[in-house]
Amino acid sequence: MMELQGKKTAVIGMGGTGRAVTGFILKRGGRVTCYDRKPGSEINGLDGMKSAITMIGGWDGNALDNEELVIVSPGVPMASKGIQSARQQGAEVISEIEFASRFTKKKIIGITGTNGKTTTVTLLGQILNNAGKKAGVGGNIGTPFIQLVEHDSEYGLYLLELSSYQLEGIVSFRPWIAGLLNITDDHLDRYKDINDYAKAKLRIFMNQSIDDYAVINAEDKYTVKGKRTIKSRPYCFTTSKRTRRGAYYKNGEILFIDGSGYKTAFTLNNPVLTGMHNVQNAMACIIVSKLLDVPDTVIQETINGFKGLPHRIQLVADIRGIKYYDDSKATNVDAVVVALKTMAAPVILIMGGRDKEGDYSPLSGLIREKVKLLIVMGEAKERITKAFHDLVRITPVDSMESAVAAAVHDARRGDSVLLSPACSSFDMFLDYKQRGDMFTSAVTKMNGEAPHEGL
Ligand code: UMA
Repeated sequence: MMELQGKKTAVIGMGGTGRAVTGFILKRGGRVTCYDRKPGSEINGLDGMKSAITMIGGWDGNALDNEELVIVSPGVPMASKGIQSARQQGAEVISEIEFASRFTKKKIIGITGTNGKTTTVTLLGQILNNAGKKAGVGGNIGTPFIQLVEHDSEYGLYLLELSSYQLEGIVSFRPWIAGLLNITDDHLDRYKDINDYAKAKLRIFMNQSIDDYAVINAEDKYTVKGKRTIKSRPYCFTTSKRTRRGAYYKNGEILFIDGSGYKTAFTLNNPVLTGMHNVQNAMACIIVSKLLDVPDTVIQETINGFKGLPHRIQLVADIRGIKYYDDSKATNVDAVVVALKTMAAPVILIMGGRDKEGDYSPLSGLIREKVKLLIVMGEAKERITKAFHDLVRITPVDSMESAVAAAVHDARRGDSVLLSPACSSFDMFLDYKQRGDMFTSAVTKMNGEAPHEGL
């Protein structure tokens, strides 16, 4: 356990993570200075802590005040000048995941990847908890790890969704089972290139030893490239070939194969888990569950009963033969590829938001094949238009209401309207949840108020 009493500690970023870290340190007698680019008056949720902390609002990313320990929120770039110079002056700079891991001895399962990690962690959490494992489920999925650790005795183990941002700041964090689902273009606004981003993801394995397990996608280029450096025992999953240890897909069944060659078959008939990407997510869940000795019936029944996730290819309305899907959580190009693959044509696609400087071209084939109208919004409007203007009709809009109005105007019976932005939401919305909710409420409102003859 780490000693906090009297230690001069900085918490950078006062969102959900920073607030939880601050509360934890104060309870243990630490001294905290909190930094945020927002003015102090705009930072909420500090009630009860205000008098005990020093709040530096309007922080410009520069100098910190001689700190010994710096805990950085995931959304704040580690490369920030002030953080780097604090490190040079001898401060220990870590992420909240690293910090929290120092206060528990429970086993940790960490799942990362560009896409599918929230679905995988949610399904796996349900399987483990149905098997009575008392899994504390958190990390990038929503509840900061430190908030779970605060109630350590309630949990049997931890299951964490980990983003590349969180993994950048680990030092000794060592998951007993680490899963890497896939690596495709994302967050290229924060990383130099995809290799740099892949490096951050692969850090999930860096402190593992032969006593630990790595659950990896045998078909993912960057994962396979990084596999050589992994010291733990690999369990691979693959949809196209066989593996000696892990899971593979054959004749509609998922086969788990243990180290001695013994096989167990599982089926995947749940309609919310369609598509090859969900086969991969389910395979990762099955491998981890088997490593934890979860009974096969619990695994199968939980898969059968899984209800899916909000804002992830979620059917939110089916109005007079037109299906409306909220896929607001698709914040990168690959997630939109996955969504479009599951859609029947014709599709009216709404894209755009804060651009992540990724390459949109992997979408070209699917757009040509399935999309009859592309509606673009947000900061990425021009780049998306440039990428697809010769493939599809494009309508630019300035708000979610006008996006939905344009979609409703063009939609005919049998069409699907899909909000799948390929971008983050922060240019126009609080987060992807608010963006998805605004889509759904606009769909409801628009259809209620002005049904047109096509509906
Ligand atoms: N801030 C600064 N300077 C900066 C950037 C941010 O001061 O340069 C401040 C903001 O003003 C704000 C605070 O930092 O007050 C926000 O911190 P944060 O962005 O780390 O947000 P949290 O509320 O702590 O949420 C974070 C994750 N957010 C990000 O990684 C951007 C949440 O993941 C996560 O659920 C939460 O921690 C729990 O631990 C969200 C996310 O978008 C879902 N993740 C990305 C993704 O999935 O693609 C990585």
